[in-house]
Amino acid sequence: FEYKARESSFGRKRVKMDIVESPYVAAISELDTDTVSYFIKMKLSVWCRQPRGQWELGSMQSTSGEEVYVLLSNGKVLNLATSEIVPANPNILDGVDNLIKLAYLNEPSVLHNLRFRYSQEMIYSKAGPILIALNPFKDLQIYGNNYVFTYRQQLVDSPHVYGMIDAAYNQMMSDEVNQSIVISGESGSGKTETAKIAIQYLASLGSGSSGTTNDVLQTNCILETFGNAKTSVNDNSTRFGKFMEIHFSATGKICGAKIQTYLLEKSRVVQVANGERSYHVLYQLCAGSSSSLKDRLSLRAAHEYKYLNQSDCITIGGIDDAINFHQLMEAFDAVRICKEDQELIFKVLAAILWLGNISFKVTDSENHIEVVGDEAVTSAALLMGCSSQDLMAALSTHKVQSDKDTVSKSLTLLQAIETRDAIAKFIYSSLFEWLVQQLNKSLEVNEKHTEKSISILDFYGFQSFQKNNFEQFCINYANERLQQHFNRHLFKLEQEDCESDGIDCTALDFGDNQECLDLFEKKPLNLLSLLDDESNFAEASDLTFVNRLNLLGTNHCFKGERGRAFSVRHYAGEVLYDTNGFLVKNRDKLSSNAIQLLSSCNCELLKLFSKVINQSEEHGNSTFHVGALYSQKRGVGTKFKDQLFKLMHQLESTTPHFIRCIKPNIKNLPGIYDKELVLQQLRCCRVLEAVKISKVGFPTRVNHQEFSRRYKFLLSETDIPRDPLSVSVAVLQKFNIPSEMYQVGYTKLYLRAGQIGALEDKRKQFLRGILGIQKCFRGHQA
Ligand code: AD9
Repeated sequence: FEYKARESSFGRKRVKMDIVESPYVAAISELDTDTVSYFIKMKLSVWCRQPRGQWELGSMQSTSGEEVYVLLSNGKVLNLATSEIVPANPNILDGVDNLIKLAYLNEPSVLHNLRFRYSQEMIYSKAGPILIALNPFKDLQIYGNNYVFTYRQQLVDSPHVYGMIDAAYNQMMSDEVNQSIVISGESGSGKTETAKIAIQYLASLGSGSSGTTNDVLQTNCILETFGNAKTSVNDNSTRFGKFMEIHFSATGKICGAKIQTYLLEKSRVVQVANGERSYHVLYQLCAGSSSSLKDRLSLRAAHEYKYLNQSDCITIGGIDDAINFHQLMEAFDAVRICKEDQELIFKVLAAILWLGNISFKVTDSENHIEVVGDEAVTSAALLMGCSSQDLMAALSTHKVQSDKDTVSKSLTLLQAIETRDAIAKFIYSSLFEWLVQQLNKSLEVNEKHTEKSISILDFYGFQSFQKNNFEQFCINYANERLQQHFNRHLFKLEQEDCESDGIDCTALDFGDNQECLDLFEKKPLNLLSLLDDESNFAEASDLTFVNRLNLLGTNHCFKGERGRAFSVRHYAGEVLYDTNGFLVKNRDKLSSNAIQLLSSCNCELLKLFSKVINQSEEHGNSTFHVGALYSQKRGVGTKFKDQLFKLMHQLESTTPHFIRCIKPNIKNLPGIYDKELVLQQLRCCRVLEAVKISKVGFPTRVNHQEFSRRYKFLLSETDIPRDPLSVSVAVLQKFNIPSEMYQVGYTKLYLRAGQIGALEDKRKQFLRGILGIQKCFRGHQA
């Protein structure tokens, strides 16, 4: 395999984030003077920090006190403080497949190593237990059946998604513990592609029940069509979080799946930034439906719909929406969504498009409006199954409850537009949720057959833009939770495990983010509870919400800002949130008129969607009168928190595997490696810290019974001690494993990276020796 051959041939507007420098940049000044002299004598390379944080390779010529003269590779000689210099690794280590193999672990060395590998088209690397995946932005031909076979047979061990999934699968089968693959990274870094590659690998293992396996793949296609869109950074950006549990039978075949989705970006249905698109399905429907379907839906071309033409971007280069629409219909058929339901789905989508074309005429000086009764109204009403009059009334008036009566009042232009858009967003998000339910029914796990599962989480990465809204607030909160999960597994558990086993594990800095999580969750007052409190007051505003944040008390992660803003110090940097729209988005309310309209519609799906909202409204009256309290309701933020808790609970019951996707350039082009961009992402996901921990820590842990069972036979009969702990020690001593390479705990043996491999080699050699003797013996007998 080419990949293997290469492997073995050598050993939105981005803002700068305020991240504390990794503690693992061991500067030369921290090394002893002997090492510095050695570096000078041997002309060993060092990395020199340049202005604007760049690093240049050079070699130290001489020192004087805290300063050093360095000859750069371009011939320049610089006089630098020793604190600006870190050791470089010898060339022999260029491109090591696991960062823990680097002799010097510092940011420039890690960046150099990943760059070296990327230039050789080796996009995958390990960072201790984490798989780093650099987006190649081109088809590398490193996937498919041949590669699946190679990884399945463990013929190669170069880092690859296949390798990680294979390990997870084997662990699931042998340990009978559910596994999870947590994929993170920023938009366009390759999370969704990585998740697909993982699912394809699992699908190829589970080819026994090809029906279900195919359903899983087709489900992905449907979800992408409804939940992905072109953004300024990614032509196929996933606009929701996805957790897919894939279930396996006792024989290891896929026997069902379950999908959970999070935070679909609803606003995209009605508002699309220049150069971006709304959800793929809306364009596909216009481009690919047959003429009879077009007639039934009174459908026009995409550019005739305001929701689609507002961004001046209707098509995506290299993508044929019509072809994709046919694939969507095939996928619907495959997962047994019947033709009647398909027609209903298309009808609802067309209704959304026509809703967007409904316009208003201002009738007085106070900006009150009436609806323009044109083709958009008649088409939308027809598709929704209501009368044009009812639709117009719902879009132009609202009910206000005075002391005794309910009075209808005209809406202003802004209110009417908000009502129309709220209906469109509600219908689309309800359709998405309903569709996920249908897909789950089709993938339903047969409880009798399911044994274990592998879950794949593909979630929005940490976001920090120039302007951060409610969406970033929720996404970054979720990332704090996921980061804590990561910390717990890699750092905390590591430390706790060592301590409880009597092992001296150098105090590990695992970057605890509990204080930031407290800001969002700690009772009685936190960001989410205060947001809900304010959302329940009809007269509250984003400003009153911000003013109440002073009730939070001291939390070092929170900073009040001027106006309607506040800052949160997240694990990945400080983010300034603009609360404009926080309350409206958190309430996510539909007017009572709109709810009534939807319940009166003939369209079965709309009726169903309104039932769901009616059920949740039953707890309180949805109309409100000025000065009154809204019914005490949980807002979007709190509901999302509950969803996250459930997700974390599910993840906690699995053995996690982490994949960190990295975007090497913002141009989405192959071959370009922007060091600063890569570094920012590595810092965000704390890759260096994880490597450091694996390097100083003891990544391999085996309990004494197991260790003894596996290696005892290597000792001569007379030397075998009685208890497993002593056997462990005897084996290690027999094979001269240096004492700094292991620690002996009460229950387990702790080995540094690479030691178990060395022992396995010895075991194999020993076994080969025994086999040789046996053959020889048999030969003699014959
Ligand atoms: V977003 O958060 O959904 O906006 P992702 O999911 O991180 O984002 P995605 O997987 O969609 O990124 O990848 C972006 C693009 O990079 C893809 O459309 C591919 O063109 C490209 N990509 C990503 N991974 C690979 C890969 N392993 N091989 C080839 C890739 N191309």
